Amino acid sequence: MNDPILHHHDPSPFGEKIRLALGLKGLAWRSVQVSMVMPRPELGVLTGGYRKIPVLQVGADVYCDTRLIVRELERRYPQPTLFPQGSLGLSLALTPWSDRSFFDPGAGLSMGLNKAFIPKAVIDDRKSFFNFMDFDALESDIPHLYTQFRAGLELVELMLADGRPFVLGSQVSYADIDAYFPVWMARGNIGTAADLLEPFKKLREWESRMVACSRGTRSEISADDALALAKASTPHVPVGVDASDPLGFTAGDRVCVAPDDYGKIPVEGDLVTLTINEVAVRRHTVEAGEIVTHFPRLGYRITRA
Ligand SMILES: N[C@@H](CCC(=O)N[C@@H](CS)C(=O)NCC(=O)O)C(=O)O
Repeated sequence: MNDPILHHHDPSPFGEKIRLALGLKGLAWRSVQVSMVMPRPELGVLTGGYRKIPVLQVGADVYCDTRLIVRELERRYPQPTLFPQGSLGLSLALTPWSDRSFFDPGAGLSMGLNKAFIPKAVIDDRKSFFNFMDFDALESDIPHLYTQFRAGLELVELMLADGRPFVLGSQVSYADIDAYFPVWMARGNIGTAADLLEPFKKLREWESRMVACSRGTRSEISADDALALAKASTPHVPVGVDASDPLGFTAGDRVCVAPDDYGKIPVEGDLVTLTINEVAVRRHTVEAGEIVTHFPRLGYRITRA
């Protein structure tokens, strides 16, 4: 009943991050496959409108964004750790590099090289979503995108240059997941991936180790079942609102929370948690009762509703 539920779709690279994190922790988890494009009405009930995936649900608590999801997984299931040798700060500090500098040109190549085969509904949906991509220039930009993605691949090769099996040394960690998920996307979506990865021998050996890692024990459930589980649950007691927070909010304030980069759809609710690294709002829903939706602070803007 309390197994974590991941709302994702299988081709999602950010979803692969969390599938790997669940696997490294050896967890059993439920999977809800969401549509590749909007609308996603059931997920909208749980998130309040946040439109990125993946989203992690535990009962009536809903965690948005991989940056918060991994911390919550670590808090709930500390062993085995995703952050050996005190690497939590380092691994999370690596995410702006892998989520944007490394991932974005790979995503551009995935779209640009495959544009003719991608259903129009997906292209139209992503045009309004990926504001960092110029869809009209994608094909002419392909050579440049190759240069940017290869530069990211070289950084991974350098991370492994001394022959270490994993980014931090002998033990697999979240730093590997950071570095791996754009490579995973390239293998799945970029037809020229074999040529692209060929010069990076250490990376390819490490990639085989990452491919072999567990993705946990997964069972599929429907979106309606996930809603029913939320309805049968009560959100955890919130952490509370930090009185010294620079934004000056108090518990119960009506606020909107939105990503500050792309997919900037605000989620409105009553503020229940505000800490240095997390914000959460309580929302009352007809379909699933009371839900608390959680976001990281980094990369999110909170405004008074
Ligand atoms: N900062 C977010 C980024 C998530 C993200 O961009 N996810 C992409 C796919 S992997 C997405 O939602 N794409 C649009 C979609 O699938 O609707 C996170 O770390 O979770």
